[in-house]
Amino acid sequence: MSTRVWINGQLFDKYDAKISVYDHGLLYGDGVFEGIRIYAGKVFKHKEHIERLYESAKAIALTIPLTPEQMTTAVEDTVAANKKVEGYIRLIVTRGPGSLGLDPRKCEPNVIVIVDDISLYPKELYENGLEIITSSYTRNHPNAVNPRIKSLNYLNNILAKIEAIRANCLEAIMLNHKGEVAECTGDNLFIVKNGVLKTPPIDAGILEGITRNFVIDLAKGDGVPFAEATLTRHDIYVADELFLTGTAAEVIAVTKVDGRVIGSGKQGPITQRLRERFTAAVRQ
Ligand code: PXG
Repeated sequence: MSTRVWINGQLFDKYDAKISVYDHGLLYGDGVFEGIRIYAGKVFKHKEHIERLYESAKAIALTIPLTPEQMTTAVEDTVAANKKVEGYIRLIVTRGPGSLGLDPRKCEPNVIVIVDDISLYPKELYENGLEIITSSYTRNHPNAVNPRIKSLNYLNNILAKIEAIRANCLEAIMLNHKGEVAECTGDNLFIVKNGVLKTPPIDAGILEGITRNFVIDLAKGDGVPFAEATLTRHDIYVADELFLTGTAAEVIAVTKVDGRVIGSGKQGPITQRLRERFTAAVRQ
């Protein structure tokens, strides 16, 4: 069975799932999205993703032509239509087709739900850890497109990703305008130092990752001391453990940054425990 894509209330075969070239999502990156996992037939953190989508839309003055309840149903229906038990949902709301100009007033939003598979990092990287770099691209200033908004404008992060790939790495740390650690191009970042788990606060200019929040809850439940803290590159280099969290990456250790070995050079014990907790919890 071929993949079915939901567009504005109708299901299409993926090859017939099309929108206008006048859509401001394409012309200007004007829109918002979510990336969501399906684990064991259940939409993971569905409510949280829907809430963040509506907050992103509100922040860019985009009115979604569905209630959150209708959107939730659209996602469930598309998952069912694709008979997906494990997979990935891409929820997109574009500003919609309009005239060739920035003015969004003539646009009618498009709502799209794609249910498909997600490509993971190779399995051995989950055992051995990733090597990453610090990008020369600064994460968006919060007074520009705020990183809290999951917008269709990912070019800044894509440039950092390209920089990482050129350096033979799969991810890059982005610093904020103050030179503090913000996050990676598609993941949040945590360190462990002297037994304390730390991650940058939201006002470092990051996306408030749903996986980030879940991992914080798991750590607290496990009695791991935790603090939101401003981190610099120095804190990264001298960390005992470093790992990333995200819908795509889940929880993955980082063992090298800018050529420096982090901690023991292997996935650390707290990372390993949180990863095990995470893997068990998402299927409950
Ligand atoms: N920061 C940024 C900039 C992101 O894009 C995260 C953090 C982690 O957030 P969540 O809520 O997922 O824990 C993201 C999420 C992809 C892909 O296709 C990227 C993300 C999520 C899903 C898929 O590369 N980024």
